[in-house]
Amino acid sequence: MDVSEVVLLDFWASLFCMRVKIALAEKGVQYDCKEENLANKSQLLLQMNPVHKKIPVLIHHGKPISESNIIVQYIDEAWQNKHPPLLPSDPYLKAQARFWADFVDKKINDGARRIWSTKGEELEKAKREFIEWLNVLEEQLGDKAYLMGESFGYADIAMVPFYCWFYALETIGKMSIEKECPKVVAWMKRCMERESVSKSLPDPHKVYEFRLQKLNNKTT
Ligand code: GS8
Repeated sequence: MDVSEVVLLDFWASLFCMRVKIALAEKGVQYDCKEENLANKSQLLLQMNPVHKKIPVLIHHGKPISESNIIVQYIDEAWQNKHPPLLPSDPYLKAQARFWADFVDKKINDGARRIWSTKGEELEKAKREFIEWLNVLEEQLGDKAYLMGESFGYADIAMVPFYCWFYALETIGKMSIEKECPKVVAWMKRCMERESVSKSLPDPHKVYEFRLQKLNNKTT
């Protein structure tokens, strides 16, 4: 396959881009990765995602697809002959997998962002709520290996990029996620055993440095 058939407009620290990289790796799709400077977006990005002007964008045969979870669903369908399927085929289970990916976007993402954008009492509240939402995931996980059962898929892909943020969240929030939510951390580590995941996530220390820089820039 010609690599230029599939292009990813990327930013290394973006969780949303990591989802796309994991899905492409699961399907064994070769692609060309173009790193964006979000402070000075390329013409290509503005042209390919004129509505949100955000990464990730997957360009397949010149046609753009935006929004990470939508891109992952697209990858699953466009390369459906390549195993493994990322979404269950049963309509009910498929709806459940989408529900949990949406939950991650609404609750986990929001909770994590509040941890590094607040201070004092607000930060304490954000930490408590973040742990509560992770506990909800623990309940859903139960004794299963992955969120939807015994195979890795769409809902896990939505969540696992947050794992490389855990170190920054724990350091900035002065907390231990592993102590509060051991099952979530064991699940994240299980996902990390897959090459598709470990190769798509950056070093947590690098993510922490990046976060600190952003926080410092905000206050100066
Ligand atoms: C979010 C993408 C996003 O926020 C998705 O793909 O799932 N719901 C979308 N992208 C950010 C970088 S990651 O924090 C982005 O492109 N920001 C640029 C901007 O807001 O100008």
